[in-house]
Amino acid sequence: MDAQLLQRGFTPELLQPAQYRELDQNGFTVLENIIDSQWLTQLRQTFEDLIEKEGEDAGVEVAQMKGVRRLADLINKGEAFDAIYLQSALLTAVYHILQRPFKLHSLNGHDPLANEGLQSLHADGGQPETSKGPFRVVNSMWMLDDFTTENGATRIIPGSHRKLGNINDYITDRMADHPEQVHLQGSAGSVAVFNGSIWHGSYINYSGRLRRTLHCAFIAREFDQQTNQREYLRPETAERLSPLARYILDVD
Ligand SMILES: O=C(O)CCC(=O)C(=O)O
Repeated sequence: MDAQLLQRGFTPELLQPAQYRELDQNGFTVLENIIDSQWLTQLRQTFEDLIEKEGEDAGVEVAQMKGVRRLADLINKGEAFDAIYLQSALLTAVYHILQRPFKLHSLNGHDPLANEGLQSLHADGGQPETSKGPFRVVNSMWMLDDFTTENGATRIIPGSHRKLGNINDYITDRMADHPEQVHLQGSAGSVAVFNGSIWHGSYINYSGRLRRTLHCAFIAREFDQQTNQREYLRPETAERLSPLARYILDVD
């Protein structure tokens, strides 16, 4: 474990043995009951308030996508988000995958609208140098609504985080269904954690039911963040950060 994390008060929360196996072999696992009902209500409300307040600019700091309600730079957009990037089981899983010091990459929101949402299969952190790593990125999917095959639960290809080379060496049409794809399903309040080298993408929301999620991604400390927290950090956010939060955001 990263000594800095421990010095700043982090206590690891061990996962079940089967979850470590899933992370290693499949490249992902689902942590259940992470968000309690009060926090879930707060996160959903903040999500909706921001979408309304930001209008056409929502998501602009990172990426906007047609047919998807996107949000970005959530570190600076509400206290409800503060506990996300400090969640102990999540950070334990991140260290298990990266095996070295890491920091926040970005915290964004994503909600595909009816009959929209299909993304090409991609790997957030590219493919590793060897099938056992080192890996660069870990992402997590905070489910604010139930994730089902009908409302566009993320598709993911088990084991693809261990493939070498480029995804285009393996797949000619990355928008097409893949024979090995499965969906990251779970109840609202669950958090899916996945290796950033795994092939995945948002899927079509056939039912039109809400499928709001927060993507909380981490990156090995030697690389640049997707959202540079030193550049974006607002004074009112800085005021409430613990030493542990400052380290994970890399703003010291
Ligand atoms: O929300 C999802 O289903 C996945 C989104 C994703 O992979 C992305 O935006 O890069």
